Amino acid sequence: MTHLRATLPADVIRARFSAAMSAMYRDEVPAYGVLIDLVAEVNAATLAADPALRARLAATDGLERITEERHGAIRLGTAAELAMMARVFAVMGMAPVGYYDLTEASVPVHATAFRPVGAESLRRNPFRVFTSLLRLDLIADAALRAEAEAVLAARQIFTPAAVALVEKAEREGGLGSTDADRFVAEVLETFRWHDRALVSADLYRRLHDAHRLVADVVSFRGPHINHLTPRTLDIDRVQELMPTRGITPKAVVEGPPTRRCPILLRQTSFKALEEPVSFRQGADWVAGQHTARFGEIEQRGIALTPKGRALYDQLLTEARKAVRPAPDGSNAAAYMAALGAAFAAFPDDWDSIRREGLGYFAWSLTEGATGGHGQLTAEAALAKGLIQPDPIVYEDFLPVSAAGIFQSNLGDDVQQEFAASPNQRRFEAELGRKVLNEFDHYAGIEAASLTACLAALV
Ligand code: OOG
Ligand code: NI
Repeated sequence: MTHLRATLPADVIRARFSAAMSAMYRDEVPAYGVLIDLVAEVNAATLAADPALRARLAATDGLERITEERHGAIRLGTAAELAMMARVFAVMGMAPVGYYDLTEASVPVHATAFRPVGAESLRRNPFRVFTSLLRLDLIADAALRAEAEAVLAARQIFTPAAVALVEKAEREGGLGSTDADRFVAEVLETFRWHDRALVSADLYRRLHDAHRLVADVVSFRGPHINHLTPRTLDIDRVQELMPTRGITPKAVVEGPPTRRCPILLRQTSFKALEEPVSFRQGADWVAGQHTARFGEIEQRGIALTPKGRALYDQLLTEARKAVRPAPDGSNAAAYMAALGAAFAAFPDDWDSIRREGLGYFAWSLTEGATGGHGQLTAEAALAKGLIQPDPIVYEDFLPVSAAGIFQSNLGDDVQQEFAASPNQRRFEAELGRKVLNEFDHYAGIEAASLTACLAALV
């Protein structure tokens, strides 16, 4: 069975894919290239100023890959597209984790994140894709809904070769190197930008009036990648420097404030660009504009337990009640101050975070710890200095808390309202499988690490 031996690890295919996507997006969106260069500079300066951080990251993360993309996002139109996309991502070792109901943020989609799941896979290449599915059922106008459905039903977002290679990978348990390169090239076509719309200017305007996101999903041949997001070691610094490079950041950094012990996820982005497109007009084309694509950066902290997450949500709501950040940035300083004040109530040392059950930790034996202690509890083993807890990094998303990312890239004018309607079961039916619950997943990592340590100490 030579083809089995020649099969490439899914992690390698994902790494090739994310590199190809990065090159394509820099080429398509030059401002994104400017952002990546800025992030690389700030990361280098941060490492130069902090030798301990540098040593730790060199040991765990690979310094040359610090600035690589951590995620991207696409928006799909139909259940069939979502189900096929899940099969494409599976070839790259990416599984659906988490359910996100964006209708809570007045955006008519629901979503999951396709990502690598094991620690080793994340370390080899962490790239993930936040994948939304349009909720056409939330369009009130039945005639418009039918028109949108017809446009979506007629498009084919995957190339025939991409579909054939997915089938081959499923049949043979993976792809060889040459097939993997073809697969990456073919799948990239799905994520490419198309400036010629599928629809007329009139239909585009009506879709856009229903919701900007509806126009973005329905009007084009494919689900163009709408942003990529590298990792920064100092998000506040990049936010501050963006204007000096001619890119306009959104008003404030989303998520928790700057802290000694980072929690969850902080993100900011530059505003989506107005790009020239053309609409169908009989056999001709007319010029128009569309706003969708942007660049984002992220900085990650510890994964929070449901209790920690509830506290986070409560404090964020408090801060936003005190000062609602204006899209033009005019009260950004006041908002950051309110955020800092609210989060004074969130413990900011690892020991308190752990003892109060707010975050997830992976346990390991301390140097020199061996067996012979009999059955110990975690607290006893910790008190004897035999085991140590390390924060588990949050690998998922906060798009509802960070609805600012969505909103600032839909335009800063009116918020278009939709009724909230959680629908995870329906999403999973459309996807063709269940999504992994992220809290269960982190709790599982914590429990397994503790069990292994305590067993080794007996
Ligand atoms: C996805 C937004 C979600 C994030 O970082 O929270 C996301 C979208 O705009 O389609 O990427
Ligand atoms: Ni994002």
